[in-house]
Amino acid sequence: MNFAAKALRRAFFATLVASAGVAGAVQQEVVASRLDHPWAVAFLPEGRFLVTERPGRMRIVDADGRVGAPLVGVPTVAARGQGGLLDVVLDSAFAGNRTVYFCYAEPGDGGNSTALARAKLSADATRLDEVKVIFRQLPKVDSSYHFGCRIVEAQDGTLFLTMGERNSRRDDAQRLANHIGKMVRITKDGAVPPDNPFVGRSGAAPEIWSYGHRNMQGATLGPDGRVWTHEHGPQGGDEINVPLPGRNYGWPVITHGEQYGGGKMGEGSAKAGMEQPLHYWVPSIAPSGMAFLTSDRYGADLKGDLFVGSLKFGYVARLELENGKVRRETKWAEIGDRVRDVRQGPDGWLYVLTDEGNGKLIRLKP
Ligand SMILES: [Ca+2]
Repeated sequence: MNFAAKALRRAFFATLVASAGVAGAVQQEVVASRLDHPWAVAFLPEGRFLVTERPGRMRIVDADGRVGAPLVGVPTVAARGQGGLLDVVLDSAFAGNRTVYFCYAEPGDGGNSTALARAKLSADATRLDEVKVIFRQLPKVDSSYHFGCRIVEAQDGTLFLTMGERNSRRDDAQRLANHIGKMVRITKDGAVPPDNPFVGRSGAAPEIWSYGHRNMQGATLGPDGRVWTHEHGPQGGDEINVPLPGRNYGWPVITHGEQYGGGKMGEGSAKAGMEQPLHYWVPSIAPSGMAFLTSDRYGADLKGDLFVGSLKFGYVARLELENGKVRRETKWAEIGDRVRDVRQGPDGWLYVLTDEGNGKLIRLKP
């Protein structure tokens, strides 16, 4: 986007903020820049950051913002379109086991698909050791769209992975024999937890937790202990869900969006046996990244709120919740570039990544 367009958008946003009566702008501290389409950030000990870059590199950013050389050991990724090296998270016991999980577009017979790998970060933090793919989405499809690819470790130590429907295979999101348009739950070794909802059902992939999803690029563990997700709708109809085991989230049969260019999509917005989203956006904001604010850094008013990045409009949305529902949504921080990831650091600050050729890691302060 050129400077004039950015200035226009900033002016537009300033008007919105003024009309909403929001007091005080959010300060942006650029921690690091010149990252190549960064997709995810995880927080290492001693104030360092582990960042993925979509073309297939993982780097460490020092507390002072110095960007390190690419780590050795990242597998080959299908870096085309929306594909590449995507999410990364630390094991909850990282301090003792140096284990990380990451997901990416894995090339293979038939095209590519989302794969989840486990590895150990070497003691000198220069390479990934013992890299092992513990889950891969099947089938692989010749597509450069809709990989999903957010990882969450649940309180019981199982891993959730979100996956898209590859755009060209949307009807497969309603079929249980594949991993297209699904969220799966596996153990840290890639095994199927015996209490998964479709274990023992003939013709169903036992890793599936929930289905009928389009493209989920945000997932986080809520303070309620459940996994919260969001996903892109078609034209309109981006959603927040808290997927329950075995439930059908409707895509492509129901949506609050419409066909690109206009026109009804599927069977409308509701159907028996299909879940309604907890919240939806019309028009779409193209959400990516999400985090609950649990720290006291921003004052009592913001604590407990949910923050979601917008790729399309370049801001961070704040969603205030009440009894598990979204009571109010506001544009909280105007970033100006595509917001790819939103996380709370161990220092209690919120951080974002911008998905640009000169991508930035930014710390947000009130
Ligand atoms: Ca839905």
